[in-house]
Amino acid sequence: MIKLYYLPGSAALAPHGCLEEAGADYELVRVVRENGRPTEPRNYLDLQPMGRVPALVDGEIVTYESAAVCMYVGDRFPEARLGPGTDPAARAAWYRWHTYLTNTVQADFMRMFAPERDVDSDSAKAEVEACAKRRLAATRDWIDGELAKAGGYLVGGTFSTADLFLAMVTRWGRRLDEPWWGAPNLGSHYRRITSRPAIQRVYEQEGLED
Ligand SMILES: N[C@@H](CCC(=O)N[C@@H](CS)C(=O)NCC(=O)O)C(=O)O
Repeated sequence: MIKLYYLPGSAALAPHGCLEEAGADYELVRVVRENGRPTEPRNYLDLQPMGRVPALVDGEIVTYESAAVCMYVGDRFPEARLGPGTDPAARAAWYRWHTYLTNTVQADFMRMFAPERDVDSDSAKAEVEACAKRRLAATRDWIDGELAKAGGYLVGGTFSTADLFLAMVTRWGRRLDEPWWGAPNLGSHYRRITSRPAIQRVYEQEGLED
């Protein structure tokens, strides 16, 4: 059985949504962290060497990085049609969105949530946080426009794992002065994704309310 290692509302949320949408047989394992280190399961660093969530174990295969896990699940369960199929243009868009959302957008959220990882002094932390917020405000507007052009779903006009990743970062964006879900297209996208029965189950399993 597949195992997904997670913490509620974390970067494991989109992979969790992918597994539930796929109808996969999987077990959720909550990671326990103390003083910034995972303590349970005890071998967690063997699965995810940075000690972060998510990690996914599928038989002999161990993988991590939330965007990679989403694409892995999309390819692993082709019958669930969570990926782009074989069309090269759709695959290109699928790779592009996952990569952009993780290496640019998610990275800015991490700077906003934990500026102390980048700099030491309080004034530098405030500056890193403010810069990240400024970039995320511009990113919000740009993605909102892209969603309108794309017809409401990121890849090929239909639901895919990329939409689950976007909904995850939209939720993180509730902490900004102008919440991401306040933008018209991002808001309707978030509601469309989170009203899916599989995603409602995911929110219930993780104990999330918004
Ligand atoms: N790029 C990684 C980031 C994972 C990550 O930073 N996860 C956070 C939760 S959202 C975490 O485990 N934080 C604990 C820590 O960094 O010590 C991914 O997307 O999987």
